[in-house]
Amino acid sequence: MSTHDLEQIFQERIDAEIKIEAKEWMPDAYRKTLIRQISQHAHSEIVGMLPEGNWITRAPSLRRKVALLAKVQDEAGHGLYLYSAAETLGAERDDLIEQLLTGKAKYSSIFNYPTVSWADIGAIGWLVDGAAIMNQVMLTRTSYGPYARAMVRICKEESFHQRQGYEIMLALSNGTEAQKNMAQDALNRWWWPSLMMFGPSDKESSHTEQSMRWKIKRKSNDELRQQFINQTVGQADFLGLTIPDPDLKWNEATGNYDFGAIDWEEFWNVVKGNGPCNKERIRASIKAHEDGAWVREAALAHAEKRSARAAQKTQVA
Ligand code: BYC
Repeated sequence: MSTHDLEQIFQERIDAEIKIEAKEWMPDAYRKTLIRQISQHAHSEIVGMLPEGNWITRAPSLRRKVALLAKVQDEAGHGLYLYSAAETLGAERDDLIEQLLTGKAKYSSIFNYPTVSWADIGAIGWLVDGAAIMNQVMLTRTSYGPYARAMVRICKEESFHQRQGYEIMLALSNGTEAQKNMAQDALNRWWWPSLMMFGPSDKESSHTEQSMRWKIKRKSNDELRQQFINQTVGQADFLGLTIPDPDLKWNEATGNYDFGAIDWEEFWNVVKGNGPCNKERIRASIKAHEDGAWVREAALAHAEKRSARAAQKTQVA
């Protein structure tokens, strides 16, 4: 069969909502797009542990500490499912990690901002996990089977993360004047970077059109961003906090909130490695990788011992 015929059958299966599985034929560009997106997603989960991990030792109560610890551990788990999903496409985990540590790989822009107060932990859960869920619910229906299945559990866990963040914001907003100010300050700093998480506008997005044809993405960056804003405005009202956008206004005709201009220069600057914490995040990731070398060595030694014993048993039998 010619490549053209194979591509046609492939697209027909996508159009018929049949999931593509690891060992099936797929166009090279589909495989590459998935490895790119899934590995960037995995790196985001792993680097995403850093800004929140920063507050584990300073959580204001045992209950808050337990919830934050569980959340950060969940993010590690998400990273591992996603690296495994990328491996089903032929990527090597060691290569992916090397790309992250050498600064070649992208990860979400949002994790290059600092967490300066406890309210930032609330804002991250509410806004960052809220935006992540908006994006990832559509990915439970993505066309590549292993990625779609990994997303189901990830979304359930992200939903708990969003609630724990919103609950922190609720407690602070109903607290003292200083606590309310802290919550407002966190919203002021995280609002715009959260909107940037959805990626460049549809006009500027290089991959959206093809990814939607392949049903890797089911909604565009702008659609998801709008959906997120529409959902979050009411939540901010309930907290008694003000979204830092003077142009935010309900539009009766479109049934959406209109919003102000996003600073795309800031976004691209962060993506290129020049955000407030890019260098710090890479440094911390390298240190964590180096500190974990003994665990990898021990695991490998154990695996080698097991396979040697299994080989010995087969010989005896
Ligand atoms: N940051 O054509 P586009 C989480 C890049 S949540 C950095 O629209 P695509 C978590 C993009 O990679 C966060 N780079 O691309 C939550 C591309 O560059 P390359 C992670 C970005 O892929 C809480 C270029 O810009 N979520 O993990 O069609 C706690 C053009 O963009 C960003 C996911 O990764 C950005 N924000 O759409 C802990 C979800 N946006 O590759 C953890 C899965 C765009 O050509 N990913 N770029 O060099 C996706 O859904 C899509 O990849 C995106 C971008 C919507 C993010």
